[in-house]
Amino acid sequence: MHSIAQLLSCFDPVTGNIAGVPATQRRLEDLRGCFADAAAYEAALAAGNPLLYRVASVEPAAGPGDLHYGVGCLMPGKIGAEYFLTKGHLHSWRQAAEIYIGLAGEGVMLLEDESSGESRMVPLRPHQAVYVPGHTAHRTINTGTMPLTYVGIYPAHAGHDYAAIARRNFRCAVIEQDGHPVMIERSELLKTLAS
Ligand code: S6P
Ligand code: ZN
Repeated sequence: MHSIAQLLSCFDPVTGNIAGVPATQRRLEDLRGCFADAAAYEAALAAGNPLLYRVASVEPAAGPGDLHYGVGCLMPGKIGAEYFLTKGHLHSWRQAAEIYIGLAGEGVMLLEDESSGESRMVPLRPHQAVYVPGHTAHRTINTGTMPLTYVGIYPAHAGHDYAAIARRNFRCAVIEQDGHPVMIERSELLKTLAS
């Protein structure tokens, strides 16, 4: 039988910290190429190198039926008009789905079907669960003014494939327009920035 420490984790829904579990930290410098506005990115990097998010992951056994989960905490802010975001990834085992549950703050998930490129912006808030199907690139975006915390639960075999996103980024971006989050084609945003 598992020990109680293996069965139970205690997390803080506001900070996203899990007692006794180290968190991976991602700073602005780790997200080079993710934001459309390169000039705003370089200016923000020169002004500091803020922490964008932390993820504490509980990844015990890795058998075929096992589950892993992580608690993320994504800071509020923007680079140009684009809200702070996670790197985003596909699962290495493409069939692997995931469930996100909002804990605190206000954000969205950007979902992109790998084969069609079809994109959806789905709200991520406390008391809401977002189902991320397999074969779907997913990125978390903080559209609010306080840290966004959430739990993500995924098959132990899911794995992270960051390479595809690093090569081509997501097709769409989520920007603030008149005080609201709006999903637009990244190519359109780049045209606007160039004009
Ligand atoms: C893992 C799950 C999350 C993310 C976390 C950070 O499958 O989707 O725990 O790892 O939201 O995002 P990223 O894109 O940097 O891994
Ligand atoms: Zn995932």
